[in-house]
Amino acid sequence: MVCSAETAGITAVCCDSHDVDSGQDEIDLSAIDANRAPEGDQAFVFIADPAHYTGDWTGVVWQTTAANCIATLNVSIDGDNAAEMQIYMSHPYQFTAGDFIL
Ligand SMILES: [Ca+2]
Ligand SMILES: [Ca+2]
Repeated sequence: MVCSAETAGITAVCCDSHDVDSGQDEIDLSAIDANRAPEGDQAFVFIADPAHYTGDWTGVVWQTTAANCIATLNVSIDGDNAAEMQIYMSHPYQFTAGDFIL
């Protein structure tokens, strides 16, 4: 499905984008320590279903999607579900764990 003026912002149906090539382009977060408490460099975890996630948000990466399908990546490095870092995408995209170097 391709985003159009008819679908953007009107329906909850989101669209594919080839802006990021799944399996080709990766977002590299590996240089960021996901958890400051333990020694060393902990890796992030991508949560595909943040609405139903009830665990600790330390070191969690998740996507939120606006009504116009534009994706935002959220990164938390502490226990609450507020993002300490956000990456705004310019186009619709559905991230999967394979899009990252965590
Ligand atoms: Ca650490
Ligand atoms: Ca947080």
